[in-house]
Amino acid sequence: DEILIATGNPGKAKEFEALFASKGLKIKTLLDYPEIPEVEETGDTFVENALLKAETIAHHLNMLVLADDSGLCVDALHGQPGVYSARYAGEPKSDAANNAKLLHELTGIPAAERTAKFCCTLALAMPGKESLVVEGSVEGQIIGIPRGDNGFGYDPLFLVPEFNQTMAELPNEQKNAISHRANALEKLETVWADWIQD
Ligand code: ITT
Ligand code: NA
Repeated sequence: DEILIATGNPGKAKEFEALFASKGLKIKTLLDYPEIPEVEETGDTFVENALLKAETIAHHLNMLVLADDSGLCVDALHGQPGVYSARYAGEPKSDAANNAKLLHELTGIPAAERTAKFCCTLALAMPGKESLVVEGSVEGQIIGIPRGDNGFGYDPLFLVPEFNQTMAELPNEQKNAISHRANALEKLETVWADWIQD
């Protein structure tokens, strides 16, 4: 069986492929269904937006769907960009523009005060069932100059202190062992079987 992940973000899709492959499972994403219109993310929280994406697509296709709403929360910016992470610098979505804006907003803020976390909320939806929601996070620090080419989004600016490397410097397997997304998926695994049976 295949699981549909309701994401059109190629960076997320690649990570989910690897994360599920390690469990012997194949996935599909919205990149395989270009005809499905993008779900407008009108929620104020990761939970609301994850539910919105999962439930809309599950209803549309009448099947089991997993969605990921995630983002970067920076303490010195009172949790911003948060749910606005994908479009922090406006339309069209651009990782480069988002990173430039983040650095600009943090100008003059010393390293010790540049703490941040990546958050990931996963929602699993199936028509006729109450959805399942889990969350994961990972703590780090926003550096002043991007480092590394792996990953996506804010990864080149997100230093993982225990490795003294950014998420974009870590090999993919390493990011997938410690990331907010991996974290959330581990939690999902512990409750998935019971939820499916209910
Ligand atoms: P979908 O809704 O189609 O999944 P999206 O990119 O719009 O794609 P979100 O609304 O959840 O997804 O926004 C997530 C943003 O947060 C993403 O675009 C990145 O800027 C950032 N982000 C999330 N996870 C990340 C990660 O692992 N590494 C770097 N940046 C991440
Ligand atoms: Na979002």
